[in-house]
Amino acid sequence: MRLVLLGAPGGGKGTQAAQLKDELNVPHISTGDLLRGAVQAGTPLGLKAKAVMEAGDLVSDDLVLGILEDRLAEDDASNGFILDGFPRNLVQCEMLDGLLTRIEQPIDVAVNIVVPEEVIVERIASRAQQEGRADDNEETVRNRLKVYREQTAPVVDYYGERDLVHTVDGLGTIDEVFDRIMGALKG
Ligand code: B4P
Repeated sequence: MRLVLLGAPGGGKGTQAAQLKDELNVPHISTGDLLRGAVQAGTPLGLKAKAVMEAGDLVSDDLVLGILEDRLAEDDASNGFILDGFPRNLVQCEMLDGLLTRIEQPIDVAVNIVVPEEVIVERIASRAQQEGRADDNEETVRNRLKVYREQTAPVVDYYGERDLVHTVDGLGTIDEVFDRIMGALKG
């Protein structure tokens, strides 16, 4: 299965993908994780991405597409994948369509996890305490949510127009949300 997970930052995409990958037996490909890995390794891409991510802005489309293309070329992605954090704007939607058409792996389904902003701010504050991620401070979270509203929310309509989107309530326990997603995928 080729699945795109949509939803605001902190809405539970990464959390759900970690369980979905075992259930669906496909890799979880998070552009946020790939970028954080590049930052940590100090690669040229990581050096470019670091300040942008710390401000909560989007890294340039070409850079992100490049790391995604490399990741999708790995063997484990040949039978499907869960995309988390990509596409993040309409340009990335078009880029992804082009790439997936080229490698003959079109998206099967998109799941949009919906969580109110005040809950997101609480969740990210709690992750900040546990993990200390550089972009989890309150000011950056507000900007990430603004970027989401302005640039990423239209991605839901992009897949909606193709009739590929299931909308899932992201409130409740992690297992409850997981069960809702599996119910939507099976239904
Ligand atoms: P991401 O890594 O994608 O960060 P995120 O949107 O915050 O989602 P994440 O998956 O980490 O969190 P989750 O919702 O699971 O992006 C970081 C940055 O990278 C971006 O700001 C941007 O700069 C850059 N970037 C990434 N992709 C890009 C792209 N395509 N183009 C350009 N730039 C890009 O979880 C959040 C918290 O909620 C966790 O602590 C979790 O434990 C908790 N939680 C989850 N589900 C819960 C539940 N049901 N109940 C209670 N808590 C829950």
